[in-house]
Amino acid sequence: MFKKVLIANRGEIAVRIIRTCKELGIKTTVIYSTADKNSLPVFLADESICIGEAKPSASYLNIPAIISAAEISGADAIHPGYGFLSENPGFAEVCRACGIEFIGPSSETMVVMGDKAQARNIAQKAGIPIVPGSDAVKEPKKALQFAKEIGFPVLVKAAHGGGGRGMRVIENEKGAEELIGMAMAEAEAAFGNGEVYVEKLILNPRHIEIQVIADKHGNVIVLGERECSLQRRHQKVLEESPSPFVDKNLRIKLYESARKITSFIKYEGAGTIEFLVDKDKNYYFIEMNTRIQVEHPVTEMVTGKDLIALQIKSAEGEQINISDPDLNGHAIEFRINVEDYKKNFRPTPGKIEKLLLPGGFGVRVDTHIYEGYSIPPYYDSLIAKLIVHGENREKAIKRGQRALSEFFVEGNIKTTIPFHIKLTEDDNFIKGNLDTKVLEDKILDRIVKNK
Ligand code: MV4
Repeated sequence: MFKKVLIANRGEIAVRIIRTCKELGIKTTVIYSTADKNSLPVFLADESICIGEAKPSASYLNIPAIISAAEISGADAIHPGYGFLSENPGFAEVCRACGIEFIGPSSETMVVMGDKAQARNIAQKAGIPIVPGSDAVKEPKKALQFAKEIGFPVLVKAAHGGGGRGMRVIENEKGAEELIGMAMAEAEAAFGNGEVYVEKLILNPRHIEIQVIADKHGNVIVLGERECSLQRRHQKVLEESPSPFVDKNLRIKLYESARKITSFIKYEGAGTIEFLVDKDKNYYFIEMNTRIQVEHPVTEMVTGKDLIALQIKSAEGEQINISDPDLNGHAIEFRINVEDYKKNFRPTPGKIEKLLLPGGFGVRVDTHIYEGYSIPPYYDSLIAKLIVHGENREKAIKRGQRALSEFFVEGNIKTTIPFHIKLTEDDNFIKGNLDTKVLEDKILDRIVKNK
């Protein structure tokens, strides 16, 4: 059993982790930057240690400072949350070398899954479907050769990218080599590695991901899917579970594939296997995320399982011998950002002058904001996650509308709450037409331009 956990993160996820630790009787230490001195995690944790200046490289990415804080506090384990160091194999390795349990998979697993081309190979070896495509390549000429073999249109993806950043559609052979060269230069600049791989472009796919948790004894539990197709510039806007598009038959296949790859790599901890699903319900592995994700609460709402508690149990080396939970009802998460959706979703950090949070039956708010809190400009713009649960999708949407209507945030800031209200009234959304193109092409345009 852990006695003390250090939380190497900030914001709502730091609050989320502190809450579960308290319920488990585990003491918490949170690290923070000078910009987060007055933050809710600092207030709620048993101990807090300021480790550096506001910029992430000086604080939330500062490995020596974080390890020193863990040593000083006597923490048994570090929870990295999401983002920051959560998928950094070097950090997991340093934790291990210092005798501190990293709450997540091994650094070796993170290395493999951090290389998206290698992950495709592993998936194929595990016997699960992948998008027709290539290995990682270093020369544009080689990538073009693969593209011709696969057949246009193709998508060039950064091997060390992920989450869709640094992708480029190549429609045909004309000018392809130059375009691929540009994609490689962008990948080099963004991820410090210019390797790319080529995939057949799947038209209007859905992004459906499977949540798993594995212990150190080979038990793998599958906790349903999340529908994450509504994205804007590769940022998820809202997520749901179950997916309105996944039927019994597809769910069985997705579960089986997720279990196969998780077992194959002897994964430990919470993980997410991302799939693309086309209109004919063919599905393809694209990536595995080796962290807890922003959208994990929708899974918690339909399974009744505390994923942070399961992560801790796994890291402690306990057996997780439960069967796959049934999915009960329907959950939707609305990401509330401080952004002006009418001005191209420009971030609007500032002070929260007045705040009224929604509540009541089937409503959950994961947030770190409070009245009088100033949102620092140095980090992401997520200020709250509104998660609603209902007996079915229709009732969950109605509950979402009710909860959004009583969510008031005032100050010299704008939030995406009005955007979400309009989204829940959109015909495409209500019908569950959630393929990739829908948000960017149809819904966004109508909401932003008020058409
Ligand atoms: C794709 C794709 C089409 N074909 N791969 C990858 C990461 C994910 N966040 C988006 N990714 C995509 N990969 C192939 N071979 C289209 C997307 C994609 C997408 C997929 C589902 C739902 C929304 C999307 C938004 C942009 C891109």
